[in-house]
Amino acid sequence: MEKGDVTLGTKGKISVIMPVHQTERYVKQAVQSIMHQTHEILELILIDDHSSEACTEIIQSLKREDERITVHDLEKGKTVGAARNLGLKHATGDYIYFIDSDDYLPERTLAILIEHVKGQPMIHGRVKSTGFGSGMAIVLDGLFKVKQHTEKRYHLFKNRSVLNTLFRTEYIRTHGLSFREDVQHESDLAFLVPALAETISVPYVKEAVYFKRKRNDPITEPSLSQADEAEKITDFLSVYHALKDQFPDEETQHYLDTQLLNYYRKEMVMYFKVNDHIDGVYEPLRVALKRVHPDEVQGWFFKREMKAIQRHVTAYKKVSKQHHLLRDMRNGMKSRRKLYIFLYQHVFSKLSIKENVIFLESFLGKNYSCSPKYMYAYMQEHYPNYRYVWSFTEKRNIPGNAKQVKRFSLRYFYYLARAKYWISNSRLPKYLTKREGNIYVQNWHGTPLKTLVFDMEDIHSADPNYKKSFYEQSRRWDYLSSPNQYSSDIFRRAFQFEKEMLEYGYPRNDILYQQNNPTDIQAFKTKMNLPLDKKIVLYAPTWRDDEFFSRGKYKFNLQLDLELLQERLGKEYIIVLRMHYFIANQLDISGFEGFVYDFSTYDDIAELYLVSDILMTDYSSVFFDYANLKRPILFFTYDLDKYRDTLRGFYMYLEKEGPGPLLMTSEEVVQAIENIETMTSSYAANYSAFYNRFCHWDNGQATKRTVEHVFGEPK
Ligand code: C2G
Repeated sequence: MEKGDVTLGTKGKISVIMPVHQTERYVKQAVQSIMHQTHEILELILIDDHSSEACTEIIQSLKREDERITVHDLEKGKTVGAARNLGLKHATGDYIYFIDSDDYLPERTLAILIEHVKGQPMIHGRVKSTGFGSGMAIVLDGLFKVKQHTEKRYHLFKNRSVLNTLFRTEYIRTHGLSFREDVQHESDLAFLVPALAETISVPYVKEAVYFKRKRNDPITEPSLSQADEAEKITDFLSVYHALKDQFPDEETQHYLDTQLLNYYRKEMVMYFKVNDHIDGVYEPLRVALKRVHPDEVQGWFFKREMKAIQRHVTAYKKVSKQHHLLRDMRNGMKSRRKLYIFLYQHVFSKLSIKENVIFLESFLGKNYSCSPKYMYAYMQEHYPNYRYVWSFTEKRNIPGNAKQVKRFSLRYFYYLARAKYWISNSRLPKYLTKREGNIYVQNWHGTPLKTLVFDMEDIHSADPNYKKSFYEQSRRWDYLSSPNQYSSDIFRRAFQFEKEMLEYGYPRNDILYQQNNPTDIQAFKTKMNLPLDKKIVLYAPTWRDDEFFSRGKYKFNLQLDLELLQERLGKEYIIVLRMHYFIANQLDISGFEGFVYDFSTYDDIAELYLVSDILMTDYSSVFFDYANLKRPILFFTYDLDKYRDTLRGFYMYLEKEGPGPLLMTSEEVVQAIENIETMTSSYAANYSAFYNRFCHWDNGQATKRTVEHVFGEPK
C-alpha cells in the first residue's frame, strides 16, 4: 500500500503518546517509525522528562521537521505513568496509542489496528522482541484474521502492558482511565485492569506488529524492566493490593492472583536465592500472598513456602534456603555437568583453599599457548614451590610437572574450587562463583580492533545475553594484562574493569623477542615438518559473529582462491592456514598438499608467527602481536563493510592506520605478495607509527614482570 493511502483505515485520528526517558540511541528511530506510518492522520505527543540533554536535543529537532509532533515537559523525576497521563491530557485524537521511546513500529501497524477496531473500545496487536535496530515484519494484504477474545481477554495481556493496543479515546475518558503516578513499575496494570473490567471482548490482530527492543546492556544502560528488583516487587505489590480492593469480581481476582504467583515463581524466587534480599520485601509480600485464593497455590515446594511466609521471616528464609539447595540438587540430577556444578558450589568450594595451587587455561582449554603458557613456563623454572593444574579439552604433551585435567570433568571442578590462583586468557563459565581468597589473573587475548562488550551496540553473536554475562564473569578478575596504553584505555571502559591492570606487554609476545633468530626459526620449522626452502604466508583470519552452528561453534568459509595462489605463488611460497579457535568446521584443502598446510589445531600461534615471512589476516588481533616482528602484514578484508558496520564496529580506521594494505580479492592478494617489497616500502611510515603505538611495551620481559607483580619475586 502506498504511503498516505487510507483506504485500509477509517479517517480516525490517532494520538500516539511517547514518554522519552534516556534513550538517545533509540528515540530517533522510534519517532521516525511513527511519522512514517501509512496511516498519516495522527499526532505524536512526546513527553520529555529532561533526563538526558541529548534526548531533548534530538526530539526538538525532530519536532521542527513535522508539525504533527508536539513536545510537552514533565518535571524531572516523575514516573512513566505521570508522563503518559500528561500525554492523555493533551491528546486530541479519536484513538490513543502508547509506544516506548526505545521501540519502533513497521509502517502499517497503526493502519491495520484502526481498520479492524470496528467500533470496539480497543484492539490489540502482536509485540515482538528484537535485539536489533531493525526488525523484519512482512505483512501480506488480505490475510488478516481478527480473533475476538472474550473470556480470555485478560490472557491477551499476560505481560501486563498497554503496548500495542489502540484505545478509543472516548472509552478512556468515559471510564476515567489513567496510570498510577506513584509507582515506577506496573503502572500499566492499574490502567489495564479497569479497562478490561469494563469491556466484554478484545479483538486481536497478529499482523499489527510492535517491535520491542530487547536491551542488551542491563549494566550501564538498564531499561525500566531491568531496574532494581526490590523496587519492582514493592511497586507490583502496591498495585496488586489496590486492584484487589477495587475489583472484587471473580475473573479480575483470578487474573491478579495469577499475575502475583507467576511473578513470585519466575522472578522473586530467583531473587531470593540471596537470602538477605528477602528482608526488603518480606512484609508486603506476606500480606499479599495471604490474599491469594488457596486453590491457586499448587505444588509441594510452593505450598510449603506459603505456609512458612505466614509464620515468620526467619522460618521463610530457612525454607527458601532449603528449597534452593533442593532445586540445585534436582537440577544437578539433570546431567553430569550439572551434577559437577552442584558439587563445585556446594561441596568443593566449602573445602579449604590450597594456597600454592595454580589453575591454568588458555583459549577454553583448546591448546597450550598464549600468556598462560609463558607464565607457567617461567614459573616452572623460578617458582618451584607452586603446584600447577592445566585444563585441556584433550590430553596434551606439555613440559613441566603440571597435573592435567579434562575441561568440565569432575577433577576440573575440584581443582578450580580448591586452587587459590586462576590464570586464564579468556572467560571462565558464569557458574564458577569466585570463592573468598581466590586470585584470578586474566591475561586476555589481544589488542582490540573490533569493539568490545560495552562498546558494542547490537549483539549479533550466538549469546544474546553477552553483555550481562561478560559483566558478571569479569567482576571476578583481580588482574588484567594489557599490551599497550590503547588497550588499557579500552579495557577500562569496555570491560568496566576497575581493578589492577598489568601494563607490561603480553607475556605471549616475549618469544618474538627472545627466539627471533635463524637457528630457533629453523628448529621450529623442522618440528612443524614445514619445507625449509619456501617462504611462508600465514593466513590467520578471525571469526564472524553471525556465522555459527551453535553457541561457541562458529563456521568459516574460505574465500581465498587457493588454485590461483598456487599457480602464481607456488614456486616461492607455501600457505599456512590458521583458523580462529572458535571455528568448528575443518577446511577442505585436499588437492593442495605441499602448498597449503592447516595449522588450526597447532598449539601456539606465536611459533607460527616466527616461522612465517608474511602475515595475512582480516580483523583478528593477530596483527598487533605480529607487528613486533616488523615483518609484512596484509589484510584480506573481502567483507569489510559488513563486518565493520553491522557486526562489530572498529576502534580505528584500518584503511588509514593499518600497517598494510586492505585487499578485497584473491587477485589483489596475489599481486600484493608478488610485489611484497614495493608494498612494504610504501607502508613503512604507517608501520613504524603502528609499531610505536602498539608494540611499545613489549620487549621480551613481560612474563617476568607480570609474574613478579602477582606472586612477588622468587625466593
Ligand atoms: N588466534 C589464533 N588464530 C587465529 C585467530 C586468532 O590463534 N586465526 C588467537 C590469537 O592469539 C589472537 C586471539 O586468538 O590474538 C584472539 O583472536 P581474535 O581474532 O582477535 O578474536 P577474538 O577471540 O574475538 O578476540 O581484545 C581482543 C579481542 O577480543 C579479539
